[in-house]
Amino acid sequence: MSPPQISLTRFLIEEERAGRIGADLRLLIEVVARACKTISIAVGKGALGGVLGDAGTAGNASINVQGEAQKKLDVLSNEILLEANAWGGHLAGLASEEMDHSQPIPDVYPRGNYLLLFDPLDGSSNIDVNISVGTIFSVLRCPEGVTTPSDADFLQPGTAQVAAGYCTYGPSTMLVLTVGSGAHAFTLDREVGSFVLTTRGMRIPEETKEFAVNMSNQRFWEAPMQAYVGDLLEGKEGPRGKDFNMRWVASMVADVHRILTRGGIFSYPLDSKCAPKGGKLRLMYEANPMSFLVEQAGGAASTGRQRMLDVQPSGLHQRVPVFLGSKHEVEAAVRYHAEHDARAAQPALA
Ligand code: AHM
Ligand code: MG
Repeated sequence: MSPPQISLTRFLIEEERAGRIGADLRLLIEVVARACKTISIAVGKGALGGVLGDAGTAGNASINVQGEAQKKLDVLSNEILLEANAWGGHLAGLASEEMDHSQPIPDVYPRGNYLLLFDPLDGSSNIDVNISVGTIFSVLRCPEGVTTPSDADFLQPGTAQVAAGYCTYGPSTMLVLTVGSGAHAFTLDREVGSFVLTTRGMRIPEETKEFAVNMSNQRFWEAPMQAYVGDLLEGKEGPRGKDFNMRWVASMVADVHRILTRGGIFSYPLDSKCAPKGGKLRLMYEANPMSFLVEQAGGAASTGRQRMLDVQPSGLHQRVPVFLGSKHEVEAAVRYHAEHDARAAQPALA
């Protein structure tokens, strides 16, 4: 007889019994997972659901705090997550890519001990072309004594996360989760409506021959990134001594899911276009939750100059350069930055 399937509910109850999470965190994760199922249904309807295209009216696009035009599904996914998480009593406040500021839980509901941050629909430029998109989330503790959290209460480094995960809406819908004891993947059984554990303890191979980057930005990169990718492209004949393959979905969730599954390095480095903002991807609800998952799977995550999870955030929507994935490859990318910076710091020879 095949072993019984382990649902997300059972997995979380077992984590609670093992003393790794409390009942309130378990229920919080269940609520997020339920919201993701609702988003999955909306994404899956595509054109039939009337959910494709931009939010707002023609000639008057809806723009979020990032200055980006919102898609209808960005707005809908944000509303689904807000509504699902408002009343459960586990959260003190929420913050989202789609909202200028964090929101405390409304006074009519009890407030709990956690803060939730999310990117409701990551990779939204891919919605209208039927390519995988996803939801990313991060859970922090509400600081002691705070009952009405403000933006400042969310500004905790990635090491303070108590849970993180993403849901990918692809050929199958999958939830990948960590509560600090490994990264685990669940696949949605659409008939039953339940997430089923399909990989316990994901492991990212330490070595890789695959990189993910938007190569069209090459001429805007910093010198160490130019040097690093230049050497990857030289393949067997170059200093790295092996041929590399390249993949770029342009949905971080899909790219990171591939890396958690078969290894690789994902990077969205600093470039001269995004430098004034500090990078392209957001620290609090993109880089940090993904870095927590990747480290839990034996990989590494860095800004190129600092471990990602150690970055002390200065703003809710702060952006950072991102390198994450197979440990030795992330270390190689970091080495190019360190060597470049050390050379730049040397006094010029007369
Ligand atoms: P979004 O959260 O507005 O969708 O933007 C983030 C996305 C990531 O999913 C992806 O890695 C990156 O932006 C793609 O950027 P580009 O289109 O510059 O390649
Ligand atoms: Mg995003």
